[in-house]
Amino acid sequence: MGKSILILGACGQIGTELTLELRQKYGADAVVASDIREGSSSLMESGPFELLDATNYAAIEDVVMYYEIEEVYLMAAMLSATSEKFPLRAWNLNMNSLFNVLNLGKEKQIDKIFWPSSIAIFGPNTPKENTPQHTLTEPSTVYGISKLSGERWCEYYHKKFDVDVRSIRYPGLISWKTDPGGGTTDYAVEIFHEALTTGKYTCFLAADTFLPMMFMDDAIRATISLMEKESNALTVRSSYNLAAMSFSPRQLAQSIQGYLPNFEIRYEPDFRQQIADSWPSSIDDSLARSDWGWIPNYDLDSTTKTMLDNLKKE
Ligand code: AKB
Repeated sequence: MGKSILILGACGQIGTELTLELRQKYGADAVVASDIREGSSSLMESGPFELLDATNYAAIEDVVMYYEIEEVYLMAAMLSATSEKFPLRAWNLNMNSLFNVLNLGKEKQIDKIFWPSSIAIFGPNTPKENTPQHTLTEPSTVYGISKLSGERWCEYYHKKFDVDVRSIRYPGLISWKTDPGGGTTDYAVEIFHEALTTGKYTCFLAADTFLPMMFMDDAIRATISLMEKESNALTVRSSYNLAAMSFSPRQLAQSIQGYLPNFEIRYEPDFRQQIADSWPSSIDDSLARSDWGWIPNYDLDSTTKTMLDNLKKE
């Protein structure tokens, strides 16, 4: 029997594309998608699906045993903006789901785990430009605190119990197949939908707020190549810095205007501005490059073009 994979949170922004790509790569039946709700028809119709709450250990264990799961990708999480509104719910979801999979690893019920961290683990005292892998973190958001704690637990379970857990600190992710929900970088997806439907967008971040960003195809490729790398090549068991590009809302709007000259943008920063201001502007990902050969394919212009082309077709 080949590889058997379970995705928790498969219907979200990353989970959807990750599931589809893993099914392409390893075969539809090898990848069990799961979430607390059903997802897009392409996801639901392309392979097995289980309704599953990532905070319920016994339910996950049943699915792991039934399908003889070897690898788990835990993609269920509450993102930064929503987490500020529901701090305890965010902590419970983000931490309990992680403990569930780490403990399955500790009990040797699964061989390998992927867990997403974020640039949100950094805070206002972190060096903002070219933020190093190892540096002062001190996150000031609920989400960032949960992700940084999660990173410490991943490293602990790896060192103490030999759990093969791997992780990436994702930047803001831009995708057209599934929308993000509740993040601070979501503006960089909303803007494309509005540009094509109304020709206007009111941005909730200020014009010159620079944040690290990445096109989804790059993020999925990075995730799968990290998971395929031999274990002893990996020097980071907390979470790897990962980068592709860094831009501001003004630069993204200008890039869109290159294709849609009449597109208009206004700026009305809200509570998410403070979150964005506490995060890095750009990231140093040299360890991801040297340890597992990471190189991004998409820059701002190719991201804009691909987003507009695909959303137009939709
Ligand atoms: C968010 O904005 O909360 C996420 C992230 C950067 O982790 N996209």
